[in-house]
Amino acid sequence: MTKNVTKNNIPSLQEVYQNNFKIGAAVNPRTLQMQQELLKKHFNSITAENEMKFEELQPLEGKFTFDVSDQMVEFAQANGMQVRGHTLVWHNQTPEWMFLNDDGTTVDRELLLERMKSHITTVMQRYKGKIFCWDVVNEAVSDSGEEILRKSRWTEIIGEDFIEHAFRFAHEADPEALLFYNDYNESDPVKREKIYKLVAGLLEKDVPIHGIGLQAHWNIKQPSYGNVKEALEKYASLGLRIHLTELDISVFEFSDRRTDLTEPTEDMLTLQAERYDKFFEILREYSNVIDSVTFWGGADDYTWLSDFPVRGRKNWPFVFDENHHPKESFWKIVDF
Ligand code: HAH
Repeated sequence: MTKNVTKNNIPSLQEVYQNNFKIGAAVNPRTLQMQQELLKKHFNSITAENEMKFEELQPLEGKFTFDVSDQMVEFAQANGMQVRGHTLVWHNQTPEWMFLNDDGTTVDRELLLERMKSHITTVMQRYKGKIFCWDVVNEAVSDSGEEILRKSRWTEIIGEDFIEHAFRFAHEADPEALLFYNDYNESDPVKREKIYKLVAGLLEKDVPIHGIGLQAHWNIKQPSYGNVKEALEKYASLGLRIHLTELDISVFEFSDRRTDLTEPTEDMLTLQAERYDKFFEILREYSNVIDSVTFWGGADDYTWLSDFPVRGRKNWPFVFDENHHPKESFWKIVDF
């Protein structure tokens, strides 16, 4: 039920959850403008959607561009918000030069490790004390087959130990920062076991890792509540902290490719509200191990899902609508 209330009667999401976990939003320069008031009221954590990725921070070797990321960190500091760093080592959005010698041949292990270390060190030291945690490695686990790690230039050139090197470099660069392994399809039972094995293996080798990031790109049908609970249990059993890092609940099932809708149907919104309701009930139940829940955006006026996986198709995955008004989903998660 959408309540008829004036703006002042809308509770602040971050205040409602202050005894449970931080409430975050991914931002970009446009949403930081458009959603400024919403962000200040409801969120106490931000993540740069793209602006701290490798290709944005070091597009050319040794040429770092920190203007936009600096502005985001300043915005957070001015408004008493924390910043999650995303992300240091990933197979996407990493520039070609990283893997190539001047003559166009592929670099060797030594040079790639050196470049990895240099990137991690420069970025983390710049934001020491300002960015409290980093997604050190993003999406290294394979979605299919028997193998744990996906094939990438990191595994091909360095080998499977690229992950532990990344964490060790990160810990050296900023010993205070909390270091996360972050991935999607994290609640799928098969991928969950792989992520668990990877992280358990790191812990056995005394690799400095402090948490697991569950991206939580969910939809109105999947994952099941049971699978989410089992994933939380399993990851928590490693003794690490848990963050939800990129939460959104698509109104489309993954296999649904329709492109005709200009607004979500009533059924979609009802189902979405029910999903938000139950998921947040579970998150509150596990709030002793969950420190932070970040949405991959602030409100339905902008979401990466309006281009993925179906190009140009609008999606409405958040708890605030295109005009930044609370949706039924919002009222469900503040009412407990
Ligand atoms: C995430 N990948 C990335 O971590 C983030 O940096 C990006 O902005 C958006 C989503 C998610 C993903 C997925 O859900 C399915 C296939 C590939 C990647």
